[in-house]
Amino acid sequence: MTTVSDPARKLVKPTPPELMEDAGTGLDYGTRPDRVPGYLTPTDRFFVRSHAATPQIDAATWALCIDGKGVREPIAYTYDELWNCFPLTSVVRTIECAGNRRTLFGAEVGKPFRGTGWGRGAISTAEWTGVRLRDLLEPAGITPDACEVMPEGLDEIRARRPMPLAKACADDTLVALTMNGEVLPPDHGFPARMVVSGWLGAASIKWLGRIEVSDSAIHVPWNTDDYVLIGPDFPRRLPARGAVITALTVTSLVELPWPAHLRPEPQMIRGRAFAGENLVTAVQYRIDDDPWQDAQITPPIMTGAWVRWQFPWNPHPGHHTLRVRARDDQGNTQPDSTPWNELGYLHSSVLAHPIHVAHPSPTHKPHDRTRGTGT
Ligand SMILES: Nc1nc2c(c(=O)[nH]1)N[C@H]1C(S)=C(S)[C@@H](COP(=O)(O)O)O[C@H]1N2
Ligand SMILES: [Mo]
Repeated sequence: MTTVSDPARKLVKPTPPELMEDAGTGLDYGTRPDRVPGYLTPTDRFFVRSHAATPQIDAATWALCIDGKGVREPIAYTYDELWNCFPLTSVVRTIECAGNRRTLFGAEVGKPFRGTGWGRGAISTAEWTGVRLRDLLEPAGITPDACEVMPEGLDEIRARRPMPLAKACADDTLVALTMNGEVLPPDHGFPARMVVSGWLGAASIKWLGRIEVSDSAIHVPWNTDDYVLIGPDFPRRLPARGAVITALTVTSLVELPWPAHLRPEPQMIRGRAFAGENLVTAVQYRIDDDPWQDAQITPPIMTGAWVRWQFPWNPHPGHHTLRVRARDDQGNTQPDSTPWNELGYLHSSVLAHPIHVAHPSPTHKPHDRTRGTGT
């Protein structure tokens, strides 16, 4: 069969259903939790969240401009200069969309939310290599009044989202040029993207074109109308419609499809836990109404990136419910329910993962399970 490339397609990389979950917008695809065999998410299945089509950018004519009232002298860097004139830093960081699990949030509150219909897949982890943002700001001369830094994308919507100067100058705030050892792919921000550790994915602006340093607070749609928590539990800070989302909350996922189908035999159950800027310190699991037990967390364990966890289980045939809750070093534990907010962000409730365990069949071949080995 020959594949005809669809001119109306908005992304460059293939997004086959064996690897990715279609979130229904033509722009947004989640990583299938059962298709990440290693610690990192392979680039071919790293989730994509884009508000407009992937722009095709020519690195030879591209430049990254730094300007605004918070710098003495505007400055522009070419792609070659980023590669050749600055120290490169590598970090492993998880990117999670603030809207991850929105459909599960809707099921919890009994009413669907508007917005991209994410399942559990808007979270992925990669190794990123690039230049520290502070190394790029410094030659422009940061003034004593500088307070916010706003990266801006070259996509149709000119995506932009400010952060405080301190976050912009953190050791692990990067202008990334590579992802998992290769030059950034178009859908993930070529030629350069932000990686803002532990924060909502929307801060990690792709297809960078400009970085504004300001001497006063910046208000743009992504910190006033979107990516804010609107609801009775959240203080509103004008001109924002709600509480502005910055760092992400503690969460976890099981590396099984939803619902999962298992055999009645001893096996390891695995998953990931992530706590934004905090460190995951414990993961517990509960099967049906049994007591909570500790899962084993396996290294690497660091802030800004997920950890893997696992436990052995020899399940009996029938229907089971698996619950998992992660805790972080600030004493936060995943709650039983998440406070409602209009746009359905930051769902971190303990999930009741449905698991069906088959009755033993004399004909089944053992070890023919394919989960985790997806190609
Ligand atoms: N320029 C630009 N940057 C962007 C976006 C976008 O639409 N345009 N989406 C943001 C959002 S909401 C998320 S969650 C992350 C997703 O990054 P990924 O597509 O590499 O997974 O990119 C962020 N950066
Ligand atoms: Mo996002």
